[in-house]
Amino acid sequence: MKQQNTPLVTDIFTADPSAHVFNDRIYVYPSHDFPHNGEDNDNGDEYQMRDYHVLSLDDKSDEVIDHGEVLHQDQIPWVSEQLWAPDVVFKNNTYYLFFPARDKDGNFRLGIAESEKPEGPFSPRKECIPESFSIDPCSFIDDDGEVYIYFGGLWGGQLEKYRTGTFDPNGTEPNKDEHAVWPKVASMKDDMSEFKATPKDIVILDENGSPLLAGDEARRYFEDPWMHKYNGKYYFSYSTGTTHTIVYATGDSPLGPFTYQGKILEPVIGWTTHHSIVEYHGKWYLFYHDCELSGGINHRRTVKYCELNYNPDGSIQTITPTYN
Ligand code: FUB
Repeated sequence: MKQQNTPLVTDIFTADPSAHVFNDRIYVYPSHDFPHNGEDNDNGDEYQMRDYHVLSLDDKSDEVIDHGEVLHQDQIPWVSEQLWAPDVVFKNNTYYLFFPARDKDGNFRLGIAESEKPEGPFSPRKECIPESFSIDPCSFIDDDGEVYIYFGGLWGGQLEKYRTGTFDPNGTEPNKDEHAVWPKVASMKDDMSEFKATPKDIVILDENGSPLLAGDEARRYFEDPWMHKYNGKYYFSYSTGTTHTIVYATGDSPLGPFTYQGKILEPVIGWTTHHSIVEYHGKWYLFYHDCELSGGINHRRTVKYCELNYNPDGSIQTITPTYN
């Protein structure tokens, strides 16, 4: 397997890795960062990604295969720009790629593209998922076959503009002493055509059972949801954005509520941090990105991975990024 904490590939910039095991290989679905010389801003205008590549690896060799471009924004009628963090779920003998992008009005929506193979190429649907909004879709298939989509991101991801339940172009974050903006979850219909119902809030509680506050920037949700199950518990992990940490909360249902537990990954080089967690041949791995290769340029990121370990009580050992 590729050496840990080193770039999976170096000839393109990759970010936002969603890793899954299909057919005994790890498939990684990243964003493909587009290098340019524009400025960074709080709206995320620097993240100008136009297509997706798929990467795969196994533990028989250190080779990482780049399966090439599997979907381009020009193929997707409803998209204007910014193909951000994607994910894939396998259901109905089909690999469904979920992705966010801005529509023709400049608002983020979630789309679906399909393939018979995990490495693509993926054929996009003509329309986005009805009633979808914001960014960072994470797909999770539970043991009973139910598919859940977790999503949402603040600032450029527009999640705070939906606090009232409908889109408010002037919507802002809550006051610091109000509960935080919650990420969303929706079940997909069995044919994966649309949400079964209006997306629900994922509520995250502190150790006293109180909702995390908007001012609690070390622990509140910002973007980058991921769901995995370990020993029957649901682990909801995410990025804290402004404090640049990957943290997690646990619960007894895929719909929450979840109780905050601690840090998974300390800050990396670069503003954003984004992750996924996958089990492969009895070991658990964290996939993440950083900006080491580009010397700290925020929109030129690189996907890496490292092993993730649990304590006997089910807590996750915090990882401090290392550089080779
Ligand atoms: O890649 C663009 C955005 O940066 C993602 O949607 C966020 O999670 C952050 O990684």
